[in-house]
Amino acid sequence: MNTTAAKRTHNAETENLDVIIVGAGFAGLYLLDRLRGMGLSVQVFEAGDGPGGVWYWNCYPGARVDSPGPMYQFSRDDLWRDWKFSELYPSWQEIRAYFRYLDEKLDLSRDIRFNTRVNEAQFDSARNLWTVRSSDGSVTRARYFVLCTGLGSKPYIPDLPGLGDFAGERHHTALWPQQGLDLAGKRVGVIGTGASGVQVAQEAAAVAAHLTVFQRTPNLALPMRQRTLDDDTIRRMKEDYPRAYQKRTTTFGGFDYEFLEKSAAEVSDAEREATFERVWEIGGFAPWVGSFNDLLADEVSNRAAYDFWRDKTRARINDPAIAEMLAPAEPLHPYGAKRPSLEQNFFEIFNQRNVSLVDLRKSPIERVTPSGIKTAAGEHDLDILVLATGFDAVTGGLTSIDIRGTQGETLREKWSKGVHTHLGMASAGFPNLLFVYGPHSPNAFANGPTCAELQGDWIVQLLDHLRQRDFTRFEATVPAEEDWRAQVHAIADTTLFPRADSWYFGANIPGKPREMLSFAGGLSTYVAKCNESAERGYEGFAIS
Ligand code: NA7
Repeated sequence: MNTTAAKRTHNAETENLDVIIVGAGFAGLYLLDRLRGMGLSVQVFEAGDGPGGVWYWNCYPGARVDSPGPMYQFSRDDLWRDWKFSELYPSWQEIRAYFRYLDEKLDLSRDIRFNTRVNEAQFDSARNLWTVRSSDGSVTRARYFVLCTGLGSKPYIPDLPGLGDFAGERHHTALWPQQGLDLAGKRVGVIGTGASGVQVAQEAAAVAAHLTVFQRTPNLALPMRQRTLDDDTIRRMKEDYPRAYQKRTTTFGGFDYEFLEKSAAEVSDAEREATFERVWEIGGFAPWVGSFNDLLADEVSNRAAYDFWRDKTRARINDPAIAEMLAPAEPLHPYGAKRPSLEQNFFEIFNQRNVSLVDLRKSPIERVTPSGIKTAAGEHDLDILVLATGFDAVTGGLTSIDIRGTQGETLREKWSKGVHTHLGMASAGFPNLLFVYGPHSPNAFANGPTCAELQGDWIVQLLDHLRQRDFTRFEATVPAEEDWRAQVHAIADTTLFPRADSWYFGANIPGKPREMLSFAGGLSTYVAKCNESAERGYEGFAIS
C-alpha cells in the first residue's frame, strides 16, 4: 500500500490512494480517522456541502434523532468529554454542530471533497484498483473502495399523478431547502407518517394555518420523553458513559439496554401489564427493543403489546373516528414489525382545529392538482406539500452508483435478482469493495454510531491483515454469500417482521424484490459472526 500522500488534484486523475470512502456521516468519518491513523492515504467524497450524512440533508422542521444523544456519539472519551447535547434527543442543528466539532477536533475536512457525488466505479482486475468517477469530473484510483452511504440516502418520491403540476412549494423531507422554509400561516400537507412525517407534522401543527396529514398506514409511534439537559444532569450522565459505551457493544440494538430476559408469555397478566407500563414510562425504543424478549416473534405476546399501545394512544385522541384511524382496534400489522417513530405530541395535534387527517386507505390520492391534493373524498387546498415518503432504503445509496465489478454487471444488476452479501459488508464479483451500515448488516435495528464503530473496527483489522501480508485483493466467495443470505432470511423467518410491508423488506418501493434487507439477529451476535470469520483467516473471503 502507498502510505505517502497521493496527489489530490481536482478535475484530474489521482492515482495510488489506499482507500476511497463515499459519505461523510458517522461511518465514513470513523473510517477516515482510523485508516489515516494506520498511515493509509484516504479520500472521502461527500455529495453534501458539509459533514453529517443524513444530518446534512434532513433539515426539515422538527428533524431530530430517535436515539438518545449520549448513545448518538462516538465512544472515544476525548470526543465526548467536552461535547454536550442540550436535549436528550438532539435536533438536526445540534447534530450538525457535533459533526463540525468532530471535524475540528480530528481535522477531517482536509481529506473530504464536499459537493461531489460519486457516479461510477470500475474495478481493474489487472491492477487490483478501483477507478472512481465523480460529479466534478475527477477520476480517482484506490486499492479499496468503501461505501458509507447510509440506509436513507436515496429519497423516494412516489409517482403521483399531477405531482409536477402543484403550484406551491413541494419538498421531500430529505431534500429540504438548506435555507429553511417557513410553515407559519401556510396550508401545509404532509404525505407519509413515518419518522419524518411524524416529526414535521408536530412542528407544522404548531404554526400552520392548516395542516392536513395524509396517512396510508398508522405509525405505532412511541413516546420520546424528550427533555432538556442542564449541565449538572449532563455531568452526572457522563459518569455513566464508559459503562454505557461498553454495554452498547453487547446488545441487540447497540443501545445501553437489552430485551428483558423474560417472555410476555411466561408472566402473569399483572406482571405483563406492570412491565408494559414500566417500559412505556422509560419511553424511546424501550417498549420495542427493551421489553419482553418474545414481542417480535410470538403472535400472542405481540398482540398484548399492541393492545397496550393502542389503549394508551387512543386515550390521547378526542374524536373516536380519528382515534380509530390512528390506533385501530385491530392492528394492520404486528406491533414493531414496521419501525415505530418516537413522538412528542403527535397524537394530540389531531385534537387541534387546524389539523386534519386523511385516511388514504379509505380515500386514496386521485391526483395532485395545481392547488393541492384531490382524494376520492374531496379536495385539499395547500400552499406547501411535504413528501415525507421515505427512501429506497438500505440498498438505494449503493445501487444508485454505477459500480462495476469483475463479471461485467453492476451491483444494481446483480442485486436486482436479490441482495447477496457476505457478512453484510462485501459482495462476490466486487473485490476490494466494502460497505458499512449496508444490506444484511443489522443497520435497521442498530444505533448508527455503534454500528459505524463496530463494523469500522472490523474493516480496519481486515485492511491491516492484508497490509501485513502484502495482499492486494480480497473478495467474498459465492458460497459464503449464499450462506449469509440464507442466515439473514432464516433469522427473519423466526420473527414477525415478514408480516408487515416495510422498508426492512424493500416493500415500500414499487418493483423492488421483497426480501429481508437487515440482519435481525442483533448487533452483538452479528459482530461475533464477523469476528469468527476474521479468526479463521477471513473465512468466506478469497484473499490474494
Ligand atoms: P418511512 O418510514 O419509509 O415513511 C414513509 C411514509 O410515507 C410512510 O408512512 C409511507 O406509508 C408513506 N408513503 C410512501 N409512499 C406513499 C404513497 N405513494 N402514498 C402515500 N403514502 C406514502 O420514511 P421516513 O423518512 O419517515 O423514515 C425513514 C427512516 O429514516 C426512519 O425509519 C429512521 O430510520 C430514519 P406506508 O407506511 O408505506 O403505508
